[in-house]
Amino acid sequence: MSKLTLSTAWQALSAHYTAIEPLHMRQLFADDPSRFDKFSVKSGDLLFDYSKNRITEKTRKLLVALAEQADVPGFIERQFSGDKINNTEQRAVLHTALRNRSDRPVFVDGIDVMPDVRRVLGLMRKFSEAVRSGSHVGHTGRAITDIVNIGIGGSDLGPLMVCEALKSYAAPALRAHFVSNVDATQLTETLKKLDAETTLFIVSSKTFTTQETLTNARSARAWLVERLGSDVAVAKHFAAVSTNLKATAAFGINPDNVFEFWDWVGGRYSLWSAIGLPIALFVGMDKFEELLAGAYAMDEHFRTAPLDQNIPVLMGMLGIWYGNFFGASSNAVLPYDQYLHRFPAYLQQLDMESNGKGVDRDGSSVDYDTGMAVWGEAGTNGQHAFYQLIHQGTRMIPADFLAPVHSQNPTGEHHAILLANCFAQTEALMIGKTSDEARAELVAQGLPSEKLEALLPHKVFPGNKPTNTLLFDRLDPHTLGMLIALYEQKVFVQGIVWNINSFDQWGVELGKQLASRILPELLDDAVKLPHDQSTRSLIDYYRQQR
Ligand code: G6Q
Repeated sequence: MSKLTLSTAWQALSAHYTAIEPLHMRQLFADDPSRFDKFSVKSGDLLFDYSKNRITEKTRKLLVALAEQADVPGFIERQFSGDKINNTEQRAVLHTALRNRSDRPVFVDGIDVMPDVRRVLGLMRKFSEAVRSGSHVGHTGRAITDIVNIGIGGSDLGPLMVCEALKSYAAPALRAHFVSNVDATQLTETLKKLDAETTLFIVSSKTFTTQETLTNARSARAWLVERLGSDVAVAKHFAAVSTNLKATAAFGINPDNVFEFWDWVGGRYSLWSAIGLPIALFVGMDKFEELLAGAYAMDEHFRTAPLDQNIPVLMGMLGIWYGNFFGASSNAVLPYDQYLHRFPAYLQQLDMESNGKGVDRDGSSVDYDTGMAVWGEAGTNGQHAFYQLIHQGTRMIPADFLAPVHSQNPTGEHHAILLANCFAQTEALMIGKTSDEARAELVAQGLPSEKLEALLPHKVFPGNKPTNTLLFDRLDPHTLGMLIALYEQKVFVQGIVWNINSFDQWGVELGKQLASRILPELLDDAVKLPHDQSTRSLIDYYRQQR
């Protein structure tokens, strides 16, 4: 057994699990009229209600003891102070420096990175204001009306999710598009709607070597040059965001339009850097800085709140409680705000790429489960699709419900109906419906007894399904910044407890290697196929059928 599973705190939780497992939350609520007060936290305009979880005060104490045993507080300081906690890549993890709104210096290898961070923010402001005001014009003198971000993974999902979430704050004269997939359909369908004279491409790639992004960027460049009739046009219509300035220069991007970031920013943590340029262009730099300020507020909460009142710590430890002790293997994220419809997809990468690891920081295999599968959909749509499994399926699926108190589009009773659904779902998941209650309903419907008995088991809801609810005033840039940072730090806490490196992604690197090995075999029939039988046959079939 590993050090972790043998540890005092882990063993205490294992023993405690057997006492908690038979308890129903219905009873826990009935026994304690102050349960909500005990198990909710407010930070800024964010209310975190975790009372509908299968926990008691003792559980929280034991979970906090596990976090302390793993030295979560020490690792929080190591993260913020630029220690190279990404040990397999020997890198600091400092997306928090990008949103540091204080005058605190942040050192990497003895050098304060904050002047550089502020310098690039200044460049982003200048560029985004020039494009938005129409003073940066295209090759033919026309103002920019459409921006197209070309990037994938961390260089796509964050800015895309934020632009969707903050759509209502955007300037109507500027539209944002995102092209990530190397499937030419996405680029083609996007370009169909655009006028080259008024389109600005932003090629976003940390490494500037990613096959999908460079392929899309080359095709976009060809489209532009063909329409505007000159290579010179590229200077006004292409910008780049990267850590690899040599490669952006080699691609021919005007150095004035190149925005830098640094190797201490992980791809999936990079929306706070110049990778956020599409956000700054779309909603304006002031709003982008409000987003940073929201994330900073959450970082400050994370650094300073005691562990038992610390929202990312509590969320992280609850995930461990269900994943490692109850055997849950997935986590649903259910935003009751249409603007957050890409939030689950964004979190999927954040969480699954960070904590999908099978060896610990020292390379030993772990004997406990790590990251869960994350999935979800905007409410209420999910209710008419997959909630059935959460209510009555055999698996435990802890779920997060997120909702704004105020709609940005107040229309009749829509928002009250939306929130009624949100609250009703968490209530039903917790309380369930007993056999007696279901029977009473069927009797009231006048069902004959034979039919009633046959239907009864199907009408019973076990309840006791754990949920968190996050309520916020309205989805503005500050609140969105808080929410994203909250999940980032939750993922961090879990990685520390599991003793894994949440900041590398060798699985992504594998995909990058494998595709480039097979590509020549698809392009040239003469190339031999040194593969397993299935892969060889599939490639052969493609060669014959194409
Ligand atoms: C994120 C991952 C991965 C990465 C993409 C794009 O943490 O590393 O999703 O963002 O593979 O990489 P580039 O930005 O280097 O093109």
